[in-house]
Amino acid sequence: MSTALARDAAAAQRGALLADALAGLSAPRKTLPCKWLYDAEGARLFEAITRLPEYYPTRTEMQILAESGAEMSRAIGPDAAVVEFGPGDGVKAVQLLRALERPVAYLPVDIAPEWLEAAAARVAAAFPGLPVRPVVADFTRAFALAGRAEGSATHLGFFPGSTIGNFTPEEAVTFLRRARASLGEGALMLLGADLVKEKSVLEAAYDDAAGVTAAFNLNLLARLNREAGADFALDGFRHRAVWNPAAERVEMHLASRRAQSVRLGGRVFRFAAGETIHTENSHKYRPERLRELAAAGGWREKAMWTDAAGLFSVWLLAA
Ligand code: AVI
Repeated sequence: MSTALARDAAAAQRGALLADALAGLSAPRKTLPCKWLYDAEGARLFEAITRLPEYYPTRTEMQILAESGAEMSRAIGPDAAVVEFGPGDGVKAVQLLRALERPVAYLPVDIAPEWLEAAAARVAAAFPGLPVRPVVADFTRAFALAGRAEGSATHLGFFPGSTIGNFTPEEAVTFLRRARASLGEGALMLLGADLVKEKSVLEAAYDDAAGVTAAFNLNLLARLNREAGADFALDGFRHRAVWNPAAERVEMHLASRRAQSVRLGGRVFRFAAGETIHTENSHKYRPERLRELAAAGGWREKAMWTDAAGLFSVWLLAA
């Protein structure tokens, strides 16, 4: 991207951040969209979260992909083009592509071109000769793949990490429906979904002893100070992770340590002591609930794999 274009994109991004923050902090229950957690520092902290002893999802999903890869490959069949939604660093794609029979292409999809580079480079290095075609698109909206990947029998959507859990159930259904339309006739989808389990395990995974998740959450306020000119006192808020049993989700909040005011975009936002900003939901699923969600999105279960402890699930869905 040219410098001028990059500058315009950064300014547009700051404008959208400010607009979302003004709307979220004006709501009766203050909230900020979780997508803003991922600036460069947030991405670095999230990467560190995936290696924490308490954060079981990443290593458990990798273990399922490793242990059940051969079975997944048989169920998927040869010549699949893998379309990964939000590929991160591409490590899971490499694991999947290694298991598949004659994959014909890898298409990582993300809104931020710079995020696609790491995944594309890792996959290209691991599979020289495999066509790697990054797609710059917002996968929470409808988008078009430029025709069927050459020589592919199937478009295989890949959405690991239980990122689907960061959507509301309605958003999850919309995503599944749009993914089905984007992937086309006869598509398959390999989907990672975290499972409901004891509150203590869940809350520890989102409030680790080393404080990395706390730093990840608090970075959102630092980002608002850096990019939107807010004046949050970073020691004035603390990270909280709570299991909401009715909604079956872990919620991340930032709780005000005292009564205080914060300036943002020419406005003043008041916080009572203990009042929170709700920053993220991470829904956990029971298998029957996931099946319902998939069906509402136009998909049916072909197979499901889990680890021995039943912590995490990987689903093969058919359109
Ligand atoms: C990206 N996403 C699936 C993570 C999750 O587990 O919901 C984000 C995260 N938030 C705190 N820890 C990890």
